[in-house]
Amino acid sequence: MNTKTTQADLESIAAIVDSAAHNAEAIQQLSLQGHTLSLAEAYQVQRLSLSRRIQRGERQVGIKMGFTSRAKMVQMGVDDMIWGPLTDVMAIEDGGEMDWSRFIHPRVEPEIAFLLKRPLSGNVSLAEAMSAIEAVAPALEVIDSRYQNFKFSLEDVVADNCSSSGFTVGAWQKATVDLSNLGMVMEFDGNPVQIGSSAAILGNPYRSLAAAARVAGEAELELEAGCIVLAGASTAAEALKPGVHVKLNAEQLGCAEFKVSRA
Ligand code: OOG
Ligand code: MG
Repeated sequence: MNTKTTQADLESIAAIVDSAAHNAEAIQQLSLQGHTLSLAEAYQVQRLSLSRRIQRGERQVGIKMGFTSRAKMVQMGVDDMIWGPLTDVMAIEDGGEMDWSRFIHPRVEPEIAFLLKRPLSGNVSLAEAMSAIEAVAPALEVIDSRYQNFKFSLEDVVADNCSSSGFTVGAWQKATVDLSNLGMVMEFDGNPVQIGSSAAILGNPYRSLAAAARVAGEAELELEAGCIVLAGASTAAEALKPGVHVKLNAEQLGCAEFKVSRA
């Protein structure tokens, strides 16, 4: 079907994905529910569902980049980079507890976070992106697709705010660390479950920050000073279980960790 998608359609689709996220209830993929969105429309749905979160009192604190590594693209069967907003409600304190009841089928992935000291938007060189960084930190991202069986098309996942649902940022470090090839080991209860290198993130995570500036510019947005940018996972994501203790050890950067509550 190629009937035109109206603004009202986009708003009702945003209500569907937002309620699924808010109530932690899995839904059928939009593409299987008869909603065939273009990528641009999927980003409009994402923005409308962010507005619903903001109306509930959530505050945007940053953005996350997704599918910036081959490992993630292969795991999820997609072949393009995506991005979506992070809000304060998604933050899990470093060393704190993740409330299992707020999630459907959460997975966790090892990441790197940037904190900006200057705004960034549009086409910027790697050097410009790097000079806008206040600090870097090891980070864990919790993703929780609202779609049954964690299955989606690129448009589906973009409309679902790129599966964003939680993130933990470890202690901030000086922005002078060379991030091009740092070992990253993610452990469950002390046992390594994913091992990779920061090089897996677009060859160098700074490229992901430059890409974040570019996509923000395309969306006529600015990454503001104080904003957090997650560069994307360096390995495949790992399914979480109640009670598990998750820890990322990132070479030179240190650790980020949280404990999942009991079911
Ligand atoms: C989409 C989110 C991808 C990453 O770091 O690559 C992502 C998903 O896999 O559900 O956050
Ligand atoms: Mg991620």
